[in-house]
Parts: sequence; structure tokens; C-alpha cells
Amino acid sequence: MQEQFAPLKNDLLLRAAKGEKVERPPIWVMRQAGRYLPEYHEAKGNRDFFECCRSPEVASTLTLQPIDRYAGLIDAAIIFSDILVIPQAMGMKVEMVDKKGPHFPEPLSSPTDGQYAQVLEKQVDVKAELDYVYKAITLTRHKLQGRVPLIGFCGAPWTLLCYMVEGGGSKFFVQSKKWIYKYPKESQALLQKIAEICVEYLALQVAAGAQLVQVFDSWAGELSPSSFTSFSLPYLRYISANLPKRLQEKGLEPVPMTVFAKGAWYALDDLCQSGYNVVGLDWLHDAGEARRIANGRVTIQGNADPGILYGGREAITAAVENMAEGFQKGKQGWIVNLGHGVTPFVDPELLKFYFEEIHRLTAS
Ligand code: 1CP
Repeated sequence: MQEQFAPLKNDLLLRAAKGEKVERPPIWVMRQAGRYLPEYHEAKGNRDFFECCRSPEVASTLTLQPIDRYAGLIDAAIIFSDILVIPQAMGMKVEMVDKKGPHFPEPLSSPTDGQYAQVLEKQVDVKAELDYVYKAITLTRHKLQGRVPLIGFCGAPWTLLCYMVEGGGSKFFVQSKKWIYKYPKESQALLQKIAEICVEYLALQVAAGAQLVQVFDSWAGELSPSSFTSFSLPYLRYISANLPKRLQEKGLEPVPMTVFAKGAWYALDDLCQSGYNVVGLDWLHDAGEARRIANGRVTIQGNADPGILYGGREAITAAVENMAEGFQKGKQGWIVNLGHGVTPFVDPELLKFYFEEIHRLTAS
């Protein structure tokens, strides 16, 4: 049975995602919970990063921090977790190294190594393995008391494959390129496996209380337009086509879906017809030009350079003015965000100023 939650008091995000007219464009930012917030470090203490994700109490506390700090200024919460929980559920070990990022001690080396077959053949119990995420979502929905909607998410198959073969972040993507160009069929089998897990994982997040879901393809920009068509887009489409079906099978209503394919500016037209309600843009797009390409087919989310937050108030005002003008103040078809996540060392007061400027410059 589905949990009962308090009625939603602010549904701007959900209405904008569905393409409806809104009083003002909703606002949230990727990585709004995290390292730039002093209260994040305080609550995290010396706990391991994944230990925080696995504790529904800690994960919900971290999720709510930006909602409390920026009360009245932002319109969505995103569950505190990480895209790499899927490779963990698939049986891979992933550690979070302080100040360095994720590390896989044993990445997949080639299709002939036994680990590939093991990962591919493992029947992943998506409900049991990631139960802590669903519990965190349900607890967070209760704690939110309907203040703003809660976003669930997962990593896109291509981006997760990169981590699984590189063993962490990468500069040259040597292993990822080796896999797709040397072993295309085996790569596609793995991408399909990940896509199936993404569908089940997102459906279970919705069952637990997620009200919109976002798929993060953070490394899409490493692909050429034609390799994006072979190794990313079909799996993004698989997710958008199958999630609604899976929700229906579970007796659940569909939720709006967002795709964020960072760096894939060349694919905007394709992404506008990939089955998602919302397309997230990084800051390489000009707002007006992107709006013209989207031509009302989807809601656009984004997209100021997160780097403006290092530039001070005048730079922030100029960036917001430019963005608001490009999106025509966005009473329809725009969800305000940054073009990527908030970076460490950002002054939380300047992020607040970014939010305030958006409110000021999109008010009519
Ligand atoms: O305390 C710490 O040092 C951990 C920093 C941290 C945080 C706060 C990591 C490690 N992940 C997260 C949380 C996180 N990750 C969220 C939480 C919700 C929110 O947005 O507030 C989300 C949505 C993610 C998703 C994520 N993880 C992505 C996709 C989004 C993006 O930024 O492109 C990616 C690529 C990751 C991998 C990852 N996890 C953490 C780091 C430092 C990285 C990137 C490392 C790299 O450059 O490869």
C-alpha cells in the first residue's frame, strides 16, 4: 500500500514540468545539498559518504538542509544519494575517497574478465539492494510536510558504464572509449542491463514517494553525435518508455521525467523527442536558442554557469538577467536551475542571492 503524505502546498515544479502555465518559474539547483553548506559537514561529521546515503535519517536531514536554509526561495528537494548506488547494487564495490571522489577498486576490465559476466548475469534484487533509498524518500516526504515536491534520480546507463569501467572520474575516458569502440555489443548488453535496473529503481522511488524523477547523463558530452545515438540515447529512451509502463503495472500514476545529458548540446533536438517531459541544459546552451529548438515540445531546465557563483553579485545579476530574457521569464516551459551542480567553496549567501535575483527578475 502507498503511504499517505501531507498535501503538496507548492506544486510549481510539477505543473511547470507538465508544460502548464505557472505564476513564476520554479527553482531548484543540482547538488543543492552538499559540500558548500557548512551544515552538511556538521551533520555528516566523520561518517563515510555512502554510510550517509544508507541512513534514511541522515539522508533525509541532508536533503532538507537547503529547503530550510532557502525556505520560500526554492521549489523542490532532491533526495540525498548518489548515482553510483546502482553499480553497488550490481555487485561492484565503490568507495568515496575524501576530496577525490568515487573509486572502484575493481573496475570492469574487459568482456572476457569473469567480473563482466558476473555483473551481467547477476539477478539484481532492486527492491532489497536499494531499500535504504526508498526508506529515505518516504521519511523525507513525511518531514517535508508538503512544503515542496521531492525529486528522485538515477544515473544514465552511459554515465554509469563510464564509472564502472574507469573506476572513478576520468579525464580521457580511455577505458570507456575502449569498451564502446572495441566491444560495442558487450557494451550495449551492459547498457541495456543498467537501463532495466534504472526503470525498476525509479519505479520503486516513485512508489516510495518521489514526485518527479531525473536521469543524470553527466558524461554524455564525451560522446560524438553518432556515438551518442548508439550508446546513450537508446537507453535514455528505454527508461522513458518503460518507466510509465512499470508504474502502471504497480498501480501508480505516472510522474514527470527529466533528462540531463551534460555536454550533449548537439542532441538537443533528439532529447526534445526522447519521451521526457523536461530536458535539463548545461551552460553551453544559449537560453533563447535552446528555447527556439525546443519549440514548446518540452520544458527546459537550467542553465546558468555554476561558476557565476564565484563572480559575486554583479555577475550573478547579469547572468540571471540574460537567462530570464532568453527564457522569456518562463511562465511556461522553464524550470530554473544551474547548468550543473553547485560546486564546493560556493558562498551559500551568494547562492541565496542567485535565488533572490531569479524571483526579482521573473516577477511580472
Ligand atoms: O562529502 C563529499 O565529499 C561527497 C560529495 C558528494 C555529494 C554531496 C558526492 C560524491 N555525491 C553527492 C550527492 C549527490 N550526487 C547528489 C545529491 C543530491 C543533490 O543534488 O543535492 C546527486 C544528485 C548526485 C549525483 C551524481 N553523483 C552525479 C550526477 C550529477 C552530476 O553532478 O553530474 C555524478 C556524476 C555523481 C558521481 C559523484 N559523486 C560524488 C562526486 C564527487 C561525484 C563526481 C566525481 C567525478 O567527477 O567523477
